[in-house]
Amino acid sequence: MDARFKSRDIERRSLDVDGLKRSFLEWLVYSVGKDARAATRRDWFHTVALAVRDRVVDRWMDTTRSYYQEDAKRVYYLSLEFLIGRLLTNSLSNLGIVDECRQALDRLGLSMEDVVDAEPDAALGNGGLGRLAACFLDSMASQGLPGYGYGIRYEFGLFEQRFENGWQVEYPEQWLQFGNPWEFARPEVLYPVQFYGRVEEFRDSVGERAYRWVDADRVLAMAYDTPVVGYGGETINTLRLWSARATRDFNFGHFNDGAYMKAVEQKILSENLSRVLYPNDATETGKELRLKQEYFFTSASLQDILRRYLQHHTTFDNLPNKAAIQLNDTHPAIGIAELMRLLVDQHALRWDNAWEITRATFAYTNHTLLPEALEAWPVRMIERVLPRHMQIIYEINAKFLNRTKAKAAGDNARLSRLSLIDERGERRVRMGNLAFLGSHKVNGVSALHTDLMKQTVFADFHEEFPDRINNKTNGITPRRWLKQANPALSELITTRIGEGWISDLSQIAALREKADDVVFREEFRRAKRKNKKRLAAYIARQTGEEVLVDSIFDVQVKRMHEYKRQLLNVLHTIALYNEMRDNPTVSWVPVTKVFAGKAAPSYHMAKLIIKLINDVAKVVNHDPSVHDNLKVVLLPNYNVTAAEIIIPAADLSEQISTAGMEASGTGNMKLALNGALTIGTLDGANVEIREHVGPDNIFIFGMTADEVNDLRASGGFNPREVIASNPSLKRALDMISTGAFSPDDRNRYHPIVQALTDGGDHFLVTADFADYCRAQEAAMQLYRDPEEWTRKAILNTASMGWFSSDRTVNEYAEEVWDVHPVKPSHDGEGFR
Ligand code: 9GP
Repeated sequence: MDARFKSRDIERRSLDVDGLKRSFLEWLVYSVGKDARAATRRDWFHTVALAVRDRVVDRWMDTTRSYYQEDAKRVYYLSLEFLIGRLLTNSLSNLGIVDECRQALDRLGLSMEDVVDAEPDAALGNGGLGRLAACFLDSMASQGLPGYGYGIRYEFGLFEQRFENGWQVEYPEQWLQFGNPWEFARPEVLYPVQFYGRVEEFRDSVGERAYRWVDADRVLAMAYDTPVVGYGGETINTLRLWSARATRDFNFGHFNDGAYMKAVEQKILSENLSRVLYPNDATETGKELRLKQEYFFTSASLQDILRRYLQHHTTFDNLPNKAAIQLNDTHPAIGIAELMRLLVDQHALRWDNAWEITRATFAYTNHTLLPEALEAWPVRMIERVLPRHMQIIYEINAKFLNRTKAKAAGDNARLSRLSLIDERGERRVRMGNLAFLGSHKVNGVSALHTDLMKQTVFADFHEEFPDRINNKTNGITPRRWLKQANPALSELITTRIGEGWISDLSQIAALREKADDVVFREEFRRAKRKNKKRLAAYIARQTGEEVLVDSIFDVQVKRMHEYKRQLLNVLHTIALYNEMRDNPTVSWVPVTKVFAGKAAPSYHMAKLIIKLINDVAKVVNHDPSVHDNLKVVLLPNYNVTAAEIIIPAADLSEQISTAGMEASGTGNMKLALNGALTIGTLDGANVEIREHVGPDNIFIFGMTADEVNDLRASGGFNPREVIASNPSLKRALDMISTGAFSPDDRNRYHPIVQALTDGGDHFLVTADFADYCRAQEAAMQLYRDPEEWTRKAILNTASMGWFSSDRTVNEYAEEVWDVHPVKPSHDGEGFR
């Protein structure tokens, strides 16, 4: 081998400061094509990312080869969303070379922060569901589990949010504009995906009735692979994202006719499939393009999974022993019909055999019970877009309904609830029912949510299949959400209990006893204060507002949604503002209300709430009579990168959804891990957080899910009465409705006031207001005692070990997937 290449090869792997520095300079010139004097921050980011990527490639190939050689059972996580955020710090941190990289950059006269900040935030998801998928990728790789993520390589991620005159305005998020140094394009990994056309019936070689899908439009799915670096760099897994490409053949016909523009238009249209992420969180709009996206990535992923399986096997009998496919919500649920189609139509399996294999291979996670979020595609649309799948769904349904107990009992109402087809109004395919029926395990994402699944949406299915529903409470990766995002706290923790907590978060319980150590408390506070200063500077940069570092940082960061009840927080803010104005001589605990979150572009109420927060901020922040004791900020463009700055700085974590409506929440876990005290309802995983941190270390308020249910069922709730009996609530609402915050348009907030009064207050904001204020008051009183507050904050951090996504993923691995860690051998020459 040429000596020059050999030395370059060694260079590629070196992890010391000199080696890194040399490869940065080499990459800058030979791959980015820039001279050090002319290089911009972005050029340096690309340089460093490429050099770091070099250092994972060998291990990535080793990992893949080990899986292949052992024919290990793999888990395939199918998700329409992966909210991965930035990858540079994540990769450096998991490889253990953050300091080396910093020093190497330092020697080149560069700041690590500048380079890190030049990376766009990969926002290929809306919120909790997408971020959970990203945490799971980290956890699977960190535990050596053979796990693959499959999704879509959206050209435009979740929109960029800006405020114009206080209103949310959406801008395209062009994260790929300057290229993506982490991904490997795989132009040779291409699968055809079909749409439209018709189904032809014929007789197969043994005279059986068979079907083929003909005259369809074709699009190609092309793979892009991103290495997923596990903690310690031992295992490097793969995130494979599909991008739509026009097929070449379908251009030629048009060329022959001379219709060049038509051909180009067609090409653009078919490539639109992977153009943009749908920005709706939890609710779906029933758009055909969305259905096509779901089928596009699911079909390509299944073809890829079967191809990999067939490298070792000649029949499909072993598929469930070699592949576990997890459906992240119903978005990829069409995969059940697709696998049936591939097995029956393309590989000539008998129906019953194919069904058994399909059910044993798939598992489904439900992430919401909100009725508007349960996908139900019009039968007419599926018939047109995926005609063969519609037939398969009918067949699955018919066979199932024929066998059910309900049939025997003649219970038609129950039969129609169990049916895959909703016959009320326009006929629709219930994707949740399809996912349930086609999976061997179905899980919810917190204990409460799983119970509610059994009692409500899936009650009939649960009766039919009592062993199928199980709970897997969500988790978060401690690598990103403590080690990386909060160096101040994580270094402190490591000095006291060692670094075992990074890969085994249960070890963080050792901090419990430190809660009574005065010196440790002081250091814990110092770390928090450092993070608060960082956030205060960020707030000043983003909003121009100066906030008091020693005020309570009261944080509500999440999507804007009525059920998450940002409005409850706003009403409390106004009530507190009034109290402060009425009692100027009282020594108030200063409060900074920090909000951040995007609203779906078509969700008018959520956008109006954003405008209200900004309007309230304008009045409160400029009123000298509150003496800076109250500030309100709404930070624009909440994303993973912003979360990494906000969460470590929070004192109080707002988890105030109407009980029964938040499936789990994961922000609640991130905030508590970083030492924020939760103020929250007994909803989603808050219930389990309370069990772990103890009821004395959390501020619980409001109705329980059962009480909410009973109140709604009784129909006896009258918000007007509640408002009339609570003067501070009445005053706050009156101010909103008379235009105290919108003098330029006094009726602006009429829809909000209407929803909370005559509209019946569906989310029970007014019902929980008084108890919420009581809990807020308790939090403020506690904050006056920094030692006690810190003690509780430490207990929160120390009690979050169970909420690691490592624990969650292990539970899935053992109880749902039956996959086991594989130790890659790193001694090979490299597998290509
Ligand atoms: O709303 C849930 C959220 O509570 C949960 O933490 C997250 C991850 O399981 O999923 C969210 N659901 C969706 O985004 C849509 O179903």
